[in-house]
Amino acid sequence: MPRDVKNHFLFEVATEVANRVGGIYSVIKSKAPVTTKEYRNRYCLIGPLNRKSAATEVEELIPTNVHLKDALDAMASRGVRYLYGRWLIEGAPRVLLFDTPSAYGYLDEWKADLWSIAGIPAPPTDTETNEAIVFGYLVAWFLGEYVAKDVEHAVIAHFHEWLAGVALPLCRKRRLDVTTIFTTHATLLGRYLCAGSVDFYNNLQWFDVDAEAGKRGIYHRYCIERAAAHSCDVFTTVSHITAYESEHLLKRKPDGVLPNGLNVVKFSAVHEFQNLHAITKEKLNDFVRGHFYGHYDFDLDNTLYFFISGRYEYRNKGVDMYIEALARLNYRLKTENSNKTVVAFIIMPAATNSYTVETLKGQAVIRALDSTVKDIQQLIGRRLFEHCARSSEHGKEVPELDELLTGSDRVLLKRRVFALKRNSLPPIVTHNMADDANDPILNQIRRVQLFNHPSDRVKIIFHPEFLNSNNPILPLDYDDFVRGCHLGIFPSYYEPWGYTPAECTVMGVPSITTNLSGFGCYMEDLIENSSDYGIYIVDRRSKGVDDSINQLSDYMFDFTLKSRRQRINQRNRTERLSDLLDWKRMGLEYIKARQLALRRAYPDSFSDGDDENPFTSATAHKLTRPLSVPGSPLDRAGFMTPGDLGSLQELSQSLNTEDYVGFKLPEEEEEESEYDSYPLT
Ligand code: G6P
Ligand code: 1S3
Repeated sequence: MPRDVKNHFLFEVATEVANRVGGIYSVIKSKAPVTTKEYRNRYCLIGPLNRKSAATEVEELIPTNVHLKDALDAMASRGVRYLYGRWLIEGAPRVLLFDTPSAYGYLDEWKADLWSIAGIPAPPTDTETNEAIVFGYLVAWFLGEYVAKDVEHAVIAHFHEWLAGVALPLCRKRRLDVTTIFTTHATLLGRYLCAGSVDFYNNLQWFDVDAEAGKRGIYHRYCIERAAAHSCDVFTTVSHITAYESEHLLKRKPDGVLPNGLNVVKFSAVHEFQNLHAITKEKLNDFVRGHFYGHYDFDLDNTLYFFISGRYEYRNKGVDMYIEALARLNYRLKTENSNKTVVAFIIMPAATNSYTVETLKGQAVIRALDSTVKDIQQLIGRRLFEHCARSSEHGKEVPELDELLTGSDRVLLKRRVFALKRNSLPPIVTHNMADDANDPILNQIRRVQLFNHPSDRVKIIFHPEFLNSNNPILPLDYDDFVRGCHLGIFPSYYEPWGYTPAECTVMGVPSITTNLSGFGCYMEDLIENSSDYGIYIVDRRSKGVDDSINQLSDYMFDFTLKSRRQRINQRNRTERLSDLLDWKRMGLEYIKARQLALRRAYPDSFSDGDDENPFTSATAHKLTRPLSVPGSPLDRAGFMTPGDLGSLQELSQSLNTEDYVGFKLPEEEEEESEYDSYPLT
């Protein structure tokens, strides 16, 4: 009996299931509502058990699926522990979390097996790889048990990133009757190479990948990643630029691109998000008054808040370019006598030893002033009331202001104002850095001399810790902070997708990104005149570094010229783009990938007389409920997302590299090797 492909079961495997580490957590968590809507009880996420986060994120359940229960019972009888339950997020998907330490007794046996079946070495000292191996063997074991018990339904296993990828060569080697998808969210080598000073994109095709991995001590990890990419039925990445990188570094061209979406929650009235901007900006204003006490001589009504945020990857996330462009912006605003002030935040976690005294003092003295003014305001109000209520003498009904402000009020106010005097400049960094002298961000700020001098039109605040609402100096959750800002700036060099500018977009905050980020390329492909929509894209491919920095600083400067009304209009346009990033739309690419996986594994189930392509036909072999597809600013009939152009359209033949949008070679260069003239710097 052939397996039922229509009512197939989906397992999604990642190390960040109910365990926040980085971007993959955002992907699977935000995607859960659409996936559970589509699959209902035929969907389960699998990950390693992290007891601390599972305790708050997962509610334990007894499995009701009899095959799943039998499979787990079989494993439990051999000592494997697990937690099965409901992930307490929107969509409430089922999760199966393996307690990897319960299987460490098998580690040596499994390492030997991995070497003998796939030639993958595993040094004893790399605990992260040991963990990946134990987890991978547990997942393959489980899948083997499951498909032996459920012989009725087809099973898709979708794996994210190399850490979850060890099971893929095992599934292939053991000929398990599952069809597999592997999505890589970055490549190991790409990340390592870009973090050094390598001209990465111009040399992609020339790297001796084994040697480069060996030099960096990651050869065994690289082997796992490459084995995963080659053993899956369908290989995918999150963007076209990472597809190009994967083709060269992992030596397999991805079958398709699965861009990352967001779970977009819209307000019923558009003006609500604008109101939120004004409310949260006021909190930023409070913080700025405190931070710059004694030097607070600029007009907050003419102040713009810029920010960069994310993991502290100085070069990969483009912090180097951000600071240099701010220095140029500062010079330009000064020379053009601009009335605007830019406060530029850097929110990137680094090793610190608590807040500086100066930072805490700033907020304390400004709060003291605020509360004194409020007290005096109340007293003045009472005195005014009393005076007006009692006075009947003509011409004296309303008192003079001097009569209301007493001598003691004046003394108190003076004391508060004197407390605002300071001899030093407002600090750049809010925390005591563990290694202040060698911190790359601080060193560059020193180099370009952005020291928050009164004459500077660009002020810098480096907050080396992620934000939250319990923060003693800037009590805002990250989302609220973003809403209060005017412009997010993410000039990344290595960014397979880039959630930060996408998050800005759905909150209606304009952002600057680059054409080396997956998100930037995606938006560039989809929208004409993207800067009108508040999506500015710096060219880091065809321009030299200096020109790219000038372009970035020009974008910033032009933004400072906008009037308030223009900013409000632009925010409205930005927010309208959020549909483009909604999983309701992005999820369509995942559907295509799964259909392709089923077709590759069970071609006979699809040989029903026509050769209609399931990715372009709504009726052919409809395996899942269709999701609504909202319109886009650019009418591109027939193309839903760049994934359509990317490659998930065919079944058997491989596509050309030209299918990667934005990577077409100029015709006159035909003679040269395929990527010789790829114009990146
Ligand atoms: C929102 C509010 C307006 C406010 C504006 C400030 O649009 O609805 O009331 O004036 O934000 O915008 P700005 O770009 O100056 O922060
Ligand atoms: C990766 O996380 P990162 O910040 O190390 O995966 C993310 C999710 O796909 C992606 O947005 C990001 O660009 C990648 O780099």
